[in-house]
Amino acid sequence: MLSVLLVGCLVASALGKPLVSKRWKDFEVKHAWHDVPAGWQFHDIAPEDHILNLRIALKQDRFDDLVTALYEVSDPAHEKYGQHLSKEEVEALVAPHPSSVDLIDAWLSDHGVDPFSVQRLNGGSWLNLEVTVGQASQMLNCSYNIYQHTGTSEYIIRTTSYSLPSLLHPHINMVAPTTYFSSMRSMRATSFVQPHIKPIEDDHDFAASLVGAGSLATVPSSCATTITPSCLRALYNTSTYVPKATATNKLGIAGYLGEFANNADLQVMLVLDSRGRKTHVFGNLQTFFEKFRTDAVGTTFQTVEVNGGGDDQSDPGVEANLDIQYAEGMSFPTPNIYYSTGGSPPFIPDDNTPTNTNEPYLNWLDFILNQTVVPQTFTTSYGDDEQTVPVDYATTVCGLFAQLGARGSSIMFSSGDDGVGAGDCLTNDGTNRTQFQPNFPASCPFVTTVGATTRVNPEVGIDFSGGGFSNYFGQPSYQATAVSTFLGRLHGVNTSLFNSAGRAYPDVSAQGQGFQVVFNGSTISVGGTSASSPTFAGVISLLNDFRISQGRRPLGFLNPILYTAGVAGFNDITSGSNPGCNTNGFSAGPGWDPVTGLGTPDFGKLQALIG
Ligand SMILES: *[C@@H]1O[C@H](CO)[C@@H](O)[C@H](O)[C@H]1NC(C)=O
Ligand SMILES: *[C@@H]1O[C@H](CO)[C@@H](O)[C@H](O)[C@H]1NC(C)=O
Ligand SMILES: *[C@@H]1O[C@H](CO)[C@@H](O)[C@H](O)[C@H]1NC(C)=O
Ligand SMILES: *[C@@H]1O[C@H](CO)[C@@H](O)[C@H](O)[C@H]1NC(C)=O
Ligand SMILES: *[C@@H]1O[C@H](CO)[C@@H](O)[C@H](O)[C@H]1NC(C)=O
Ligand SMILES: CC(=O)N[C@H]1CO[C@H](CO)[C@@H](O)[C@@H]1O
Repeated sequence: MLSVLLVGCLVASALGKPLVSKRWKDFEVKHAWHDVPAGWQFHDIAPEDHILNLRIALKQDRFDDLVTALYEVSDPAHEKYGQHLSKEEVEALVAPHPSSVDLIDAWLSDHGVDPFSVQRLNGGSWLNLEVTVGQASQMLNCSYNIYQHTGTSEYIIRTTSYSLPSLLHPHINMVAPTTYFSSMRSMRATSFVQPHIKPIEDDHDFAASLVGAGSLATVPSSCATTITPSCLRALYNTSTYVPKATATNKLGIAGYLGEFANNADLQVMLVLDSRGRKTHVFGNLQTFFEKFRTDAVGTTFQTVEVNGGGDDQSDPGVEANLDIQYAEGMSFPTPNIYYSTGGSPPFIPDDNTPTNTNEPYLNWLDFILNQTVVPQTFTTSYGDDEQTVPVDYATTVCGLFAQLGARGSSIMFSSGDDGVGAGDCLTNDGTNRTQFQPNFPASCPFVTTVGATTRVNPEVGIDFSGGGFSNYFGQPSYQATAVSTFLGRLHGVNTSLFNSAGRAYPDVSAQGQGFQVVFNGSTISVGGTSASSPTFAGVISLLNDFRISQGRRPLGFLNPILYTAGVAGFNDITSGSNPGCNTNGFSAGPGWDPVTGLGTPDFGKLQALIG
């Protein structure tokens, strides 16, 4: 293998190619970890000739204008409210400056990469190219190694730090894969099975009481322990609404099935249809409808495979079933699209196949931003501790959500299931301080983050509901008043443990415990903010349906309107707390709080206020 590389170098010099010029050797660190990220251990040095799919995110020349445009089209008081941007308009705003392109092409050429072989996406702001580990190490002055995850045993190729020539720092936002140690399987799904909550077989009597005008006055006490679509439709006041804009309105669910790869019961779980596609989730969905939403029996959803998503290594698992069953259960008959985002087959360290380019959000975002028409509503139930995501990576990905918002999509993320943080909450910057641990992408200011409640009459914040303040993103103005009122009430308790000037979340909440999910043919109880996000997204999808059916534009990026005109459309949740990091965490109270946000939705009221 090494000989191939040597021959390559000899050929290059024989052709008189200049050696890498001096200006590319003046390195400045772009991102570095203090230690190998927790959960990963060094396995071996990466083979020099291993092929990496390198992604380079270029500085977007007019990104500030994109953010301005996003806020204009999302602010109901602005004359441009609802005038969402087209794919071309967004791409024009995120395109790199021509001088950035020229400089980076020169750098690539000097490292033996033909600029014409580079794939350019997203208005030219993303470069995808194939290089060897040897080339990448020289370009980024770094050492790529193979690391193994201590829990899942999978391998990835990453580096603990990378640099760029000083000249390029103003022109490049991020390079991947470098220091983000994540993969489909290590990235956390925010759901868990709750075996102590006894599942129910069906709720047909209750469901029948929801039909017709006036419907249900009080939500039955059974909904305090077991949640079904009927509970949620009664609680959130959607049960009498009939969607009309089903020809255009769509609800998208971003899934990362690879997380569940290699389960022992793969053979049992996997049912392939005549075209060799998985129908496992589908089968469960029909059983779910028969038990809990009989009017939807026979409804299917579209599966879109992104980057080879639903490949044969995947087991859809509980998360996918929860997401699709409750997104459909709330939004029926709105068409749902399940994005099954895959990576490549498992990476085997001693086999030099070009694999393991697992960059799940990036793959999904590449794909979705390349569509001319995007769903009006999205829900995603995955996240990582913010401090484990390199700041350049998080900022770049958050900027991609801003693009999707400017296009007119409402984007929901679960807030995480660890309250203010799990375990001892030590920082990974070498100082080992205790700090609350925010979640990403929950902490991105351009998404709507959903926390969790439980019980009925009244609902209360649930102890695992992820909430807090970003250490990466500053406080957006849309939440300034709500958050300062909360901080005033806090009287400085433990403010040294979080960044009170950061983007605060969750924005909103919804039920998150005892969800009845059909998995592998039987009903089980599932909890987590993973349940809350599709539920809230279902309500938003109905609001988008209403707006579209009235000839108006969909809501798009929600937060500016939710924190203003929308406030009165929420059930304020005033009790409950989210302990963690050996503290009591935050407490819910009147108004916005970092346990339940603005509260849970009342569809009827929201329809009147912002519909
Ligand atoms: C983007 O969309 C175009 C047109 O549909 C397609 O030809 C191209 O392959 C897509 N690129 C990616 C990276 O998905
Ligand atoms: C921080 O914690 C790590 C891992 O537990 C340990 O190796 C390191 O020595 C600690 N550093 C300090 C400054 O206490
Ligand atoms: C799924 O069901 C089959 C048949 O009932 C059973 O053998 C298998 O253990 C189940 N798998 C899981 C993950 O519950
Ligand atoms: C504040 O933090 C300390 C630990 O640093 C903890 O013992 C205490 O309970 C916290 N207070 C509250 C109200 O959570
Ligand atoms: C539910 O929606 C209706 C309008 O559809 C509204 O009149 C009512 O106030 C809402 N809330 C409750 C709790 O009924
Ligand atoms: C990891 C790595 O390649 N480090 C190199 C970075 O650049 C300096 C100076 O050019 C070298 O001395 C290091 O070995």
